[in-house]
Amino acid sequence: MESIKVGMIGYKFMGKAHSHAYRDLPMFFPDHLRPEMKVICGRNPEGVAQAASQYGWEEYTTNWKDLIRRDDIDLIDINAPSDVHKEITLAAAQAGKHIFCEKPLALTLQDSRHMLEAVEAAGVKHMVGFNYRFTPAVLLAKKLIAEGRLGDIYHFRAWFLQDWIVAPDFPLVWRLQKDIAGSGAHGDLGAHLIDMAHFLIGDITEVIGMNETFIKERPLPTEMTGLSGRGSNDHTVPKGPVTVDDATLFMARFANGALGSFEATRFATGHRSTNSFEINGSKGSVIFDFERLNELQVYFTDDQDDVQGFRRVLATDGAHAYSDRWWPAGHTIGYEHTFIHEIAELMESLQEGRQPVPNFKDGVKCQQVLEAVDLSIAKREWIQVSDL
Ligand code: SOE
Repeated sequence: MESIKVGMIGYKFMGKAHSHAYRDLPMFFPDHLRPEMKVICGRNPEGVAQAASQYGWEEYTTNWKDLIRRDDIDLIDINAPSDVHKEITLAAAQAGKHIFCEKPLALTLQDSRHMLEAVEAAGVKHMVGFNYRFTPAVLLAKKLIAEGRLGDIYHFRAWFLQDWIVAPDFPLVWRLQKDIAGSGAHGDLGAHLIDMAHFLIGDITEVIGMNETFIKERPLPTEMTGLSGRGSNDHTVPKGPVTVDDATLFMARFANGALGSFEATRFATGHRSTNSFEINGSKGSVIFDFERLNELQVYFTDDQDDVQGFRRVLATDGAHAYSDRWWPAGHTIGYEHTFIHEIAELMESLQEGRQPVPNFKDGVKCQQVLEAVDLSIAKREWIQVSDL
């Protein structure tokens, strides 16, 4: 097996990020299975045709069911809105295709479990798109923890802050509609933080949260894409209810005894996309900020007194993950590289015949915490994650 024939469903923000990764992979990971960009699928014929020629896909279609039926497709990449993840996954698994699905895996925990059962029954490989795991500086944090260099972990605090919907006349795009998106900042941004916590610290055992929808109604969109949307200047345009959270915060306990705090919001004015965490252990701490993704701030308690303090480590040289694939030491990488690394893991796992990581089990685990937090908010009490 030298190549994998890919069919992609969705062509907007994530469609572009994934397409770019498939295109770049053979240049920087020539020893990996080569993804063949066969067919891209989307609802709008002009939009998907344009995406196919711009991103470099051989063909396009507006019918995802036809795409899944094709014998010349090995892998289905799902980056369409969350409400269609389940239906497409079930059909693709039944057709024996491997599946790469964007996060959050599903609208509900129950749906995500159903999806996991389907891919396991079909015996196909499955991956979920938690791309931030693949940042070299995050992998350095993981290594420091695994090697015990931060000691016992006491705290994980994480925040994902955006401000793109602060304007009250920003239209009611699909990401603000529960039946399409599942939830708001919680599932979109909080999901990344939860996965990061699982990846770095381990299982979350109990949670308690709070949330708010600051703007309850918004003008119906005249046009919408993944992130943006266009309203009308006409103030008589009808409004509809916002059915998701604008912000969700929660506290958590981890199985290893650490305490966690999480904040996901789309109302942090001035923060376009601040995705950060800090971890404190008995022997040291790390701080990560995705806006400076090449760096990890590192502190060790056993540094000599006169040089105690956080140091800035640039995770771009031989000691760091993926550095051999890119540029000479100190030459930085960006957001798009996290997706290339993610696709590299997917191709490597298919070549080796193993499940990629993170996979649908990680997607379900994340969904379980998302739902536990929602339940804690509804009941105004601590919830044991394992009860769900
Ligand atoms: C939009 O809020 C978004 O693009 C998310 O959907 C992504 O998952 C996150 O990486 C950045 O913000």
